[in-house]
Amino acid sequence: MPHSPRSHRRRILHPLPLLAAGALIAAGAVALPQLTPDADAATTLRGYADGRGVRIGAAVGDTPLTADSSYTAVLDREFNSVTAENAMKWDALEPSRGTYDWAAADRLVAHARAHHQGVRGHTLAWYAQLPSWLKNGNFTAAQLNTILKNHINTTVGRYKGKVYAWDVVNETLNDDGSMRSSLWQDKLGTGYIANALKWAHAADPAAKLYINDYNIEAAGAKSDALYALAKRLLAQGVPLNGIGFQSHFVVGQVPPTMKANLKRFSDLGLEVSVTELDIRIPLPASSAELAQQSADYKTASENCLGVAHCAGVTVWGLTDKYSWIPGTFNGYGAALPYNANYAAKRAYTGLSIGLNPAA
Ligand code: 9MR
Repeated sequence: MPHSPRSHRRRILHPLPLLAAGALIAAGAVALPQLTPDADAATTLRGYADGRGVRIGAAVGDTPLTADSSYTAVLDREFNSVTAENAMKWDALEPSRGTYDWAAADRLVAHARAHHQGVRGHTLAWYAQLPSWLKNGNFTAAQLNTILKNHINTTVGRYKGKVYAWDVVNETLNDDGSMRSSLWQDKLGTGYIANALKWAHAADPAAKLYINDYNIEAAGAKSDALYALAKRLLAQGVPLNGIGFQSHFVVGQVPPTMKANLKRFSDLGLEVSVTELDIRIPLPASSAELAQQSADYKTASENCLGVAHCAGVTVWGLTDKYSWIPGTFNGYGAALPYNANYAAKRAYTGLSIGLNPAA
């Protein structure tokens, strides 16, 4: 994992080549140079996350990435991980069968490498954002199996060593815990999940492989079903490494059972990550709601970081200027840590304290 927070810290902080430094220390010759991060690093979200050895990520859209320098300034100062908001989805990557368009995904990966950020890959087997050739192709199960295998092999293979974790399977359950109808589930059955994970593992054995979903943060039918599925996959030796808890919350409604629920997955030996955190508010947001939102960001991030195998927290965007919320939840917005003018909201402070109680 070339861009883990720890190795990034070492690269910045230790001017001596690691081997040489190690040899000198072993010989008792010198102490390591003092840790001297640049002044800001300690008081940014990424500085706090680096200090804890975890990720603080943001979902990144291609438009702001390429056209908004205020956006990239915040992204690169505050975040040590990025997720492609849309650029690695099937409709973006393989718009016609066997023909790939890597442009936007490559841009994000290159940006991340240039700014010492890790990349979470999102997503391989999902019911949504499928190109029409795939959705309407009337493929047999055998054909679909090959199509999924090829897509995973090609995509994960291209970014081998550059993506530290993949949301291999996304949103595979209904709220009542039954398997959600999808192209994959309906034609291939639940076995597609194990296969997708195995193919992804073969393409990049070092990447952490996740099942990602929403409404699994609280204890309940959906998270119970996922827990049973995860346990079964692990018992079968399937390369499942983590569970992504999307965490699209409404202000004041971070589930009280969230931490205990994450812990039971962590206790299975799985990583847990908050992968798509946002906290929406009915507009216009009142001062009390913005204060509550700050408390919610703190609680949500603490709920993950308080669990043994928490790998980090990703926010689904960074500024209210670009967010999926107003377009999907009529009358709601203001869900992210920065306002539309890039001023840090109280939510930013809540998130900082969640990452570092001394912040
Ligand atoms: O934020 C994404 C938005 O721009 C897309 O239009 C939408 C299409 O389905 O997907 C959004 O991201 C989703 C993510 O990929 C999976 N979990 C839910 C996210 C919000 O809808």
